[in-house]
Amino acid sequence: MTDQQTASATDADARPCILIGTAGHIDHGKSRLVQALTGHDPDRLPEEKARGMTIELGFAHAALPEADLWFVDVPGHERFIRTMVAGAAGIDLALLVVAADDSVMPQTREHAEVLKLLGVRHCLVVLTKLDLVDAEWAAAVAEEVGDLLADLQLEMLDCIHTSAVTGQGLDQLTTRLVAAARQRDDGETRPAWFRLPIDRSFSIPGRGTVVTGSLLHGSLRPGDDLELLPACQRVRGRELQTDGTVRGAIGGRTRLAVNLAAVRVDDARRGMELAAPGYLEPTQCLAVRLDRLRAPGKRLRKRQRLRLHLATTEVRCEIQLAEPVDGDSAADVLAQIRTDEPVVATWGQRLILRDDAGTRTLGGGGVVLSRARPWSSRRPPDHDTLETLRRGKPRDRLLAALRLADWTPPAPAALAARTGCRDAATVEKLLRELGTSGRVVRLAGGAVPLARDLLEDAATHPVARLAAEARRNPRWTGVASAAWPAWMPSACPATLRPALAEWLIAEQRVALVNGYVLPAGHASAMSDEDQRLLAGILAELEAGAYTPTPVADLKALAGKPRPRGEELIELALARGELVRISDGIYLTAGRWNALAGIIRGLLAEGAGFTVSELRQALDSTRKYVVPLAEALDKAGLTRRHGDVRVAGPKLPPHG
Ligand SMILES: Nc1nc2c(ncn2[C@@H]2O[C@H](COP(=O)(O)OP(=O)(O)O)[C@@H](O)[C@H]2O)c(=O)[nH]1
Ligand SMILES: [Mg+2]
Repeated sequence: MTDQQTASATDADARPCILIGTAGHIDHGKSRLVQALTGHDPDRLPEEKARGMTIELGFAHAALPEADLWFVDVPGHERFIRTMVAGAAGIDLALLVVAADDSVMPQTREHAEVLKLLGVRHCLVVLTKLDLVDAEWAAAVAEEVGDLLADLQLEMLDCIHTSAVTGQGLDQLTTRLVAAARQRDDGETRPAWFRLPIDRSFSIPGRGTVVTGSLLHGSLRPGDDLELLPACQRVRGRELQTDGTVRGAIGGRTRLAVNLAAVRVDDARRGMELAAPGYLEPTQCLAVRLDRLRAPGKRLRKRQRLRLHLATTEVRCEIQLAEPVDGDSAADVLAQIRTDEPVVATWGQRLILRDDAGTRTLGGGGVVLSRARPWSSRRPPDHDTLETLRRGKPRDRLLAALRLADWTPPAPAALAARTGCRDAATVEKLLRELGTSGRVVRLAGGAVPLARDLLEDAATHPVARLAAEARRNPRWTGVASAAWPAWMPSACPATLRPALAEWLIAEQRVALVNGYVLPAGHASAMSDEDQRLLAGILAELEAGAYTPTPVADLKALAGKPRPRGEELIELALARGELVRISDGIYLTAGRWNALAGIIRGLLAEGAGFTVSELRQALDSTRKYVVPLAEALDKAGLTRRHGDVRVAGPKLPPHG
């Protein structure tokens, strides 16, 4: 790769293109077929040439007038199945190659099974070495292959008889591939963000690290910001190439090489991914739906150690089935996979499971939730929500993903990857719609979108507790609004509790009465008569200024039973309408609040003031002022210093 921007820097062009992967048993002629179709030998390692055997993934490109055919050639040897899986991840079309003189062999079967599990839709069967057998024999082999595919419920597009030696069938095959490239639907459903699972990396002296892979979706320009995963390292794609040609922009289905600025080759190996920043999140816990899983010859245990193949990566993992199964295999089951190392995965992404020793393919399925929380007996899987996430429409998937993310929903880009939405903008649009219909709530107008269901669930406990408290004590005035956030469930992050507390009031799930939170519809506990009585008490105390009438002597309470008066005073205290000075002596809140200004006035005249000076300022008597001064000390508005009072820590600095 060169540093300057050169030739043919065309935009991602609209030419039909397709990524084709080979599959099949060793020595059945896969590599030779790719060479015959493209003119390039996909076996490039000296060791491969010497042994005549594919070990690594091979790549070749045929730029035909009608279409670009990109080939990923995989090894057929059973020891290299992991390489085959890495190569097959992300192809559009599989060529199942079967030698006519050998017919269906173990890796023919295993590769076909892997393809099926990877969700490959079309399978084109290519019989090779037709020069070695007669037509009758070839027909019998074709039938065997047909049976295998029928067994696996894998659709056979066609079965083409070829020979790399005589050239038989090659034109027909090419025509068929061009047609497939033309028909390939780019799918409105395919995500729009850039994603490249790395299948090869190497370093070029003086130019740094180059990674290659099959572009899964999205497009890329030189200089774009990217993220290297699962490390989440920010990198920049310096130069792009397809098939040795420097390009100005790349999109569509293609093989791609990216020169990364300032990245060591060890930090960008096969199994890692290059993606638009923010979409992929490292995870070690996935919720998956397995098409099937088997344990040949054994009972299928609920928990077991396996190997997980995801795109180009392979990691050891523990799998846990949501429910125990009888027998040695399971079909269509929910499971959780905990990986030994971080991986990245997206909604719907296909996966393969092989045994711990890596010798047999045992099952596969699709990712439902890429960042799951570990299941436990206390928090079992949420089947319904996971099922909605798996099968719902984008809007419902988004809601389900939000619900499963609890109080920490990811940003729109990551939500797109978690739900299979096209991109962050699509998610934002859907979130706005869901906000309008009230199914998503942004607390306090904040940035965090939360599922209404989550808030409703969180509300259950505090609302019920409030109701119980009110039932127990009909005269209860409620929770002071300042204390209400502390009633929110501990699962709700502390930063969101005040907003949740407010939301419950705004949604009228609870009522706010005079600064106190009460159950919704819970009428103020006071009768009209009590309200009149209390108003009378307050008016009488207010009129008494700083020589308020002791409760026992209040005219408003004359002739009333004593407990009645005490209850009303308690209520007024709880509502903050009165402040207690000493037994039976109360100031109205207004008079109490005015004290700060009076104290500041006294302190402005001297370093401190005496009780006698306070008495004069308040036009009161010692009987009131001595306990009042103590109450001021206690409230922190003043501090006692011998015979004088100085400013206390709680005295507001000004008006
Ligand atoms: N006679 C004959 N030999 C073939 C044909 N295709 C491949 N071969 C040979 O079969 C052997 C294995 O081919 P190769 O492409 O390496 O198989 P792979 O392991 O599936 O990639 C090589 O010696 C090829 O030359 C064919 O159509 N006819
Ligand atoms: Mg080969």
